Amino acid sequence: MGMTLAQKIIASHKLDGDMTPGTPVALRIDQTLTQDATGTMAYLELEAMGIERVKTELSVAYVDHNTLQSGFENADDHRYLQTVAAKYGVYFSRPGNGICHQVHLERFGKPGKTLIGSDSHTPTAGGLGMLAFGAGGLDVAVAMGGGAYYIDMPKMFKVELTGALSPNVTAKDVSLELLRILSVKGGVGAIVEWGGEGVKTLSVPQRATITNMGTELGATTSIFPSDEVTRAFLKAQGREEDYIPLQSDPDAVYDRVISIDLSALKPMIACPHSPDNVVSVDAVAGTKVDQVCIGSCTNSSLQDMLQVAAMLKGKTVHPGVSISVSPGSKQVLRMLADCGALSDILASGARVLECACGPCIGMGFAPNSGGVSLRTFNRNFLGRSGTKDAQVYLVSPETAVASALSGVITDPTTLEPVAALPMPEQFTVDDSAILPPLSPEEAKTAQVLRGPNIKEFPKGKPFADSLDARLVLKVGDNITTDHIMPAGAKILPYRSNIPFLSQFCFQVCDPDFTERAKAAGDGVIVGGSNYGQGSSREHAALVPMYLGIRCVIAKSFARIHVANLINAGILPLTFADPADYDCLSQNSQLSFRDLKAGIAAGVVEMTDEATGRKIPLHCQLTPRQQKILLCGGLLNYTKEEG
Ligand code: MIC
Ligand code: SF4
Repeated sequence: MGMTLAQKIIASHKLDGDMTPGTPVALRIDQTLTQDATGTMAYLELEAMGIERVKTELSVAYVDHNTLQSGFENADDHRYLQTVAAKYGVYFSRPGNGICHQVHLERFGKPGKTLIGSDSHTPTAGGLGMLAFGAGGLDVAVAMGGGAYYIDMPKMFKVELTGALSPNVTAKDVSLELLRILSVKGGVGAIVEWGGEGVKTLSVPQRATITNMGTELGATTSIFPSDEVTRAFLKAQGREEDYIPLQSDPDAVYDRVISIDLSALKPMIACPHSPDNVVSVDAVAGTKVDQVCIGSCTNSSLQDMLQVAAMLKGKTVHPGVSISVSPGSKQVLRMLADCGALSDILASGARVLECACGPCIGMGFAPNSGGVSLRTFNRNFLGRSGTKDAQVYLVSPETAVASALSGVITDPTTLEPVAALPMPEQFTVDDSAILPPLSPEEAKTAQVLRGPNIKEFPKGKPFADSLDARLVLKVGDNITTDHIMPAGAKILPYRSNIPFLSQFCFQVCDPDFTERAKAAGDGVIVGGSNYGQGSSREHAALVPMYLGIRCVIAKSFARIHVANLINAGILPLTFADPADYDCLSQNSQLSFRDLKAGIAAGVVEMTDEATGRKIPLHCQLTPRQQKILLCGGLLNYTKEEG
């Protein structure tokens, strides 16, 4: 039987396991990336592991999230990251050089290789035919140290593309259409492979928009074949030697095939507050718009920006709309400047921001109260923009510009298409903001500089055989990591300060959570389905661990978050009977007996002390995960295993 593209890369990187869907496989990781908001933790963990130098083919530390520097905290963290990277053999991409996923695509991604990154949108590199996963910082630290990365062998989905996009219909609309079809849970446990004749019509940046947003489906990752389009992109980046052709076998078998006719697609829009709340733009056309933000790792390529510039050229944005444009990288910004397109963007009244995540992670540009904000980003979770009552919609750059010009949500296919400037034969390559690491000799004496914002890593507690704990929070379906551990300008600078962060845990859902959890001692959280969707931030596990949370019981979990819970030593349990969810109420006292035997057997029994009711809970953990949990998390485990 033939293999899918992802199966081929898994087979060539498999260190352990047998590729049966749902069973664990250990993968050799060729490349890693970190960003600053998750990177400080990852490198503290790497240091704690006592490894001298990274063992990957390539590891890169990017600074792109925390660039406001409203106090000393960010600057100190950047200096820590720069010095720790230099010492441990990691390339350092300086603040201003661009968003990690955009820069990695331009300068480092390679077809056929594996990549893990401490950011959930690491699958962006799948646009180049790379098998790339988002992971928690600890998993990235382990991979930097030469350890395997464990995934549950995914099912294989295929999206078969036919036709070609009409003018002003874009790759973003393809992503939104798939989210409409599958929902934010539809990709859980699956790799999404893109194929069919329509693939040839999409450039690498367009493919990367699509693999980027595969994260919002809950997919393990997404990947495109590597073909002549890939070769042309790598050649234009001056690295044609990184090209290899890669595709699935003609007789590869998929668990599910979805067809999308690009020619029939219309501009789509995700309405508040979920990326799968998708309708066609014409269905909400005419809604007044207050703000438009263009950029993020989803839509900040040169191709996107040239299109934006061409549509804005000679026009002025509507006086009622505030508009930001953040190019994805220094390469993009320089090329926009050199060809004059930047001037067209500036002349239109747009505010050009630095090459960073910016408004996407709530670092500035929070909308006005109750404001309608159209964003070319990938997430519109409640409160993420920095304004809790804002109405955030996700759109393509074309829809964003059409709406910024008219002041109301506008279907861009109702406008005359403008001819964008062609893609260059050669990108401007300038890697001067990517600092190579020190030589092993120089590294021996190099100092790692730490600021006072770096606080001690919280220690997980080993499990005893019984546990008595209070149900400190009960929440519903689709809880995101932005609910659990918000980001944004006020909080993000404290990503290496877990005690400080703990004040903000679950603040959008329940402002009293932190105090209640602290008072309870050992605590339990109960959630609905897809608990922990969204980001890879391990802070959404470390902070609850710090606040005494020992178990999270949910109907189902998102992939990266459940791995982070285990790494933090928090026991993830699922209801054997989802109806038991309804019987539990906040503040109940819960008890667990014979925990160790239960964990080994995969079924733990919990008693609700208020009613005496016994509730069976599943815990599907590999033997390695069981050991990690019992000793109170991956760091303790790594130390114990030596
Ligand atoms: C995000 O988009 O939510 C982030 C910020 O990039 C996160 C990582 C983080 O929380 O630092 C992600 O997607 O993993
Ligand atoms: Fe940055 Fe936003 Fe992309 Fe996350 S989704 S990496 S915050 S641009």
